[in-house]
Amino acid sequence: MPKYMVTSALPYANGPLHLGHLAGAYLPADIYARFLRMNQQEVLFCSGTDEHGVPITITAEKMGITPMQVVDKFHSIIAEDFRRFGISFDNFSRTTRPEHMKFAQSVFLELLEKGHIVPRDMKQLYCPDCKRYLPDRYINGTCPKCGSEDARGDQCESCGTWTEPFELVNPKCGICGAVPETRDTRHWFLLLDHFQGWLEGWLGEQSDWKTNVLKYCHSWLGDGLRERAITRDISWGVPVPLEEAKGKVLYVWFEAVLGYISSTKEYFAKAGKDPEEWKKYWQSSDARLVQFIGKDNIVFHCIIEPSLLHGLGGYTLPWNVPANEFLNISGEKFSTSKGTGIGLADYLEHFDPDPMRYALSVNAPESRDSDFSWMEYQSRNNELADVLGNFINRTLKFTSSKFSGKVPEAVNDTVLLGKAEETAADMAVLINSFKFKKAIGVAMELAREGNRYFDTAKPWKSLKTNPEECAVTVASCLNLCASLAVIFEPFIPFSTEKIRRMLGLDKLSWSDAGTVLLKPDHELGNAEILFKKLEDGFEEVMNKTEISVEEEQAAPEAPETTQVDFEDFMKIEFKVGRILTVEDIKKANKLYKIEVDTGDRVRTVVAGMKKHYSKEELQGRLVSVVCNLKPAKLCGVVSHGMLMASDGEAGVFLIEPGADAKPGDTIR
Ligand code: B3M
Ligand code: ZN
Repeated sequence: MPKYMVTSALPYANGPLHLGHLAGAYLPADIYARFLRMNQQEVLFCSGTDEHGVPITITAEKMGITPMQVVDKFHSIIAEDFRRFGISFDNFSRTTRPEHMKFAQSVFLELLEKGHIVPRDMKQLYCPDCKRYLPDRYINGTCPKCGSEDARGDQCESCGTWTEPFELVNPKCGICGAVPETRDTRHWFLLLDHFQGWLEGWLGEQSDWKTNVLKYCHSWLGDGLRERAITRDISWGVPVPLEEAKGKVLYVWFEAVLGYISSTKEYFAKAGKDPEEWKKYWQSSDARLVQFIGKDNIVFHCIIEPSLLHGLGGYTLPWNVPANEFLNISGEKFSTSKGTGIGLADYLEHFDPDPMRYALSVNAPESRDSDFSWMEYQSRNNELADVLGNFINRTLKFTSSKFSGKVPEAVNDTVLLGKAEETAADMAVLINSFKFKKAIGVAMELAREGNRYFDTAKPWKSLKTNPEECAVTVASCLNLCASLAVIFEPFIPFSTEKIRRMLGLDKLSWSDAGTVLLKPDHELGNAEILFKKLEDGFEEVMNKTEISVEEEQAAPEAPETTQVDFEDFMKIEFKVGRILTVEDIKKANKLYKIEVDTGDRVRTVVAGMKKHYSKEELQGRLVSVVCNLKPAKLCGVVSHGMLMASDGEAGVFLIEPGADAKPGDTIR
């Protein structure tokens, strides 16, 4: 039997994660791992936080704390969010663990010895103002491949290309914006060209991989692989284990991909098992390494990591890399720093994990980018309640009131249970080929079938006219409930645990679907609420916390007030406006939809003024407006600005320009 090593990309420990992360690499991996476990496969699911790299240093500098404090803080936050979302890692490690650092150093030395790594004297970009070398994210510029202005010194945010600082068009210091100068330095290079031929052959055999992944790899190979610097002139990272490389560290991606192996090693060490057992997964021909990532990480997992492992020799290579596309929100990339993200913790503050797990599975960005919206979430949540929740609920209620909470004596309907068995088999094929989105659709179809069955059989009638038939209906529906608890488990594990408790069942296996799990006289457990329906405007509770994600990112633990450059301050477009109309927003009890004339145009602004001003009081008033805030959707209305107001013990008061000011006047 093969052993499955399931991994999820190691998230950077430099900020809380959002729904985009969850949908990309963590939820699908968890669904897959849970499914394998239910099939009695030997599976290990490992990940951890990526705690080195320039993003972490930058965050530390912004927050005024050490990089170690940054990663300590965010490792715990991220691990806790995953736990609460039910991401069932067997181990969630950290790349700052000394064991990982030592392992990465040993890999570097081995590849050096084998001639796959060589030193080169080279030029490096250096910022004369900041007095530091500018690797990776310390440098911004235009992408040489796609032309996006969002490229960094190591990767283009837009097209995912691995860039070198020198290749960027118009490079600028990422900290101060100065034009960098070049300096001589020495770095160690991974000779990727050594692996070109081998990779072409190996990737050529992976015809069952997702087409988006293969396309990406072939375009890389088509461009020809070149040697890449894998050391950096910075202080935060795994030190290069050579006397002559003092002060240099390994490039974060070189060591991060090795983090999967060190996480596995940590698992065995912690579990008190034979520490050499990690080899059963990582140095074995019957191990299947399945790596879940977002599309921006494809090159590192399909080109770099296999090259390192092949260069070392004897290591398990990826069996599949089912990379996902991105989950967007209102057509834009999720980004907590830009305030367009929905943080995992913020979501969990108000809602249960399962409805989101379900919504993200149905709407998974498997083959193209998908878009998250609260409206879609609401309809998925309500679908859970109306279809699955309703079937379980009506079946159990009926059993409890008419059969005193016990399974009636009857022969089960084999047609109905046959459908459950078929559904489980169809889903297995889909899940085994990483089509989770289709699989969950098939599962919900079976729950719909349950409701149809109940409606057609009308047990409330047959109870009087044909009690034997009624018993068959109830027993069959109860066993269908049990089957649903099986097939939904990888997707919504908290809810299926409740269903099992209500049915009085223990852990179930995939092969239990379609079988008679509940025998006559079996006593059911107590009823529990499975899903709550959501009314329109429910997402209003999130508005407050969306801001808190921003605050968490921007200024956590910084005791003094942040200082803003005059230049930055001048970027804000403050104008005098006059309120034209004020309307209520359906289901929003704090917000008004306000039309404001700001000279150049009439803009719609959503403002939390309902508790402080009546509509009449606002109508015609002069107000101070921030005009160039990024548009944001609040309770279904897109807001194009913000009204300035003071907020204190005495209340909230709009900041009013002098009576002679005109709409469109600038405020400074
Ligand atoms: N930390 C990048 C990311 O979060 C990176 C993944 C590492 S996987 C070895 O996109
Ligand atoms: Zn600089």
